[in-house]
Amino acid sequence: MAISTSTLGRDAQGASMAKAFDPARIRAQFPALHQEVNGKPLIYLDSAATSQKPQAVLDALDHYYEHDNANVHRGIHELSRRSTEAFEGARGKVAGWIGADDPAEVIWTRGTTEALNLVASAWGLDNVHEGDEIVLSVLEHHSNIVPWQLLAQRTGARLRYIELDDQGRLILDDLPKLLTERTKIVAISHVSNALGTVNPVKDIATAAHEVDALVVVDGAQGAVHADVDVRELGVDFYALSGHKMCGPTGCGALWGRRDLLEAMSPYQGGGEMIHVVGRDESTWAELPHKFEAGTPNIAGAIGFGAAVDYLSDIGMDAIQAHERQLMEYALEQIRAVDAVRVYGPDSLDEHSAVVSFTLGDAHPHDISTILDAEGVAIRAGHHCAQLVMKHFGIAATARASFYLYNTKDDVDRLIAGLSTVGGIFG
Ligand code: C6P
Repeated sequence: MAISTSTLGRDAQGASMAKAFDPARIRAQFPALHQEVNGKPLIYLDSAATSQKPQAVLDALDHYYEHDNANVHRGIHELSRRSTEAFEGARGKVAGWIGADDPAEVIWTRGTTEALNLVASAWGLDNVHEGDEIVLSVLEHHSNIVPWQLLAQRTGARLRYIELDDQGRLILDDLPKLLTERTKIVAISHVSNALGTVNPVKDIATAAHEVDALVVVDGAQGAVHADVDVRELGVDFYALSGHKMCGPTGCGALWGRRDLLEAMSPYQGGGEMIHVVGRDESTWAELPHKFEAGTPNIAGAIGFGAAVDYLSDIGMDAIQAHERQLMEYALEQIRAVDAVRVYGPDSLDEHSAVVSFTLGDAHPHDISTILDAEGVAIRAGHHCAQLVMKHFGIAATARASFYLYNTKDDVDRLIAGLSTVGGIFG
């Protein structure tokens, strides 16, 4: 993925362990990729929705359920000890993945959506008041819009938006006008799922902090393809989803600055998040448990940790280099198809591993249906980014998204499928 070095930080897990990158070897490690769909070998180009899972992650899940299954932090018995150790070990891996100093700053959530809702509710309801302002962008996924709308409706705060240019990039020249002493939060995506735009989060964070606003980053598509260092980015909260980076569904994380998390009210009440429960009130457990009411997604967290190990072992430098080559080829090939319009930044430095496009008058759902008949899986629709679609005056796009297991042959199969679409609609 072409996230420029200015938006990034360190090598994954310290020194990169990049080996010679062999796409065929990588591909062989993903069982779901080895099947036929509609009589054709599957080409999976929908990783921005959810990635496929390597055998190492599947094995970690099996191992947990076959050997260690027990609730965490509760039982004083061997299985509970093992389960707790693996669960907390995974928290440390995810903390390392995003450059966090302290695993206690990492809260397990169901995914990015829940992480963003957690901040909007637990920080927002205590700190945002009538007349305050929340700055978002038109590029955001609904998960980074709707929680702030709910907060604004509950508090009387006002939402303000960074607009987009004709390549789907943020118009940052407007930032000085948008950021005022009333701005409490700037909530921004690291990478757009709809267009692939990579946002200069570090620059935005610097500007936001000048007016004492907090910076909340939707990292659902950011921590997936590149090394992320939350300290280097200078942000206050970072949300991510394990399932987009080779982990299981239903487990993500929120990283937050310790001082902020400590001052926040709990998000949900229940077991494990308390210190002492009285009849009328209770006191809270230490971080991170204060935000983890109830039995967590133990297997999900362990699988997420295994995904971090898997990607770290390959090396994010190698993965990024592979994805950049693939994107260069894919953009060149797709742009050459008759009647195709590609949405998103022209420069690969600002464009992650997503190609969003329309083809003449063909509805993106029809494009996807025809490609599916050829065994090629893409996503079509508004991609939970209706403001982006509105900006371009369209209802939907077709989206091909790439990951470490994709190859140039996959791009060729996509292009062949698009010529079938062109033949039908041309
Ligand atoms: N985007 C896509 O096909 P969850 O569902 O909580 O794991 O992630 C939500 C989310 C938030 N922000 C961004 C930028 C995202 O891309 C997503 C998920 C998927 O693009 C499903 S809509």
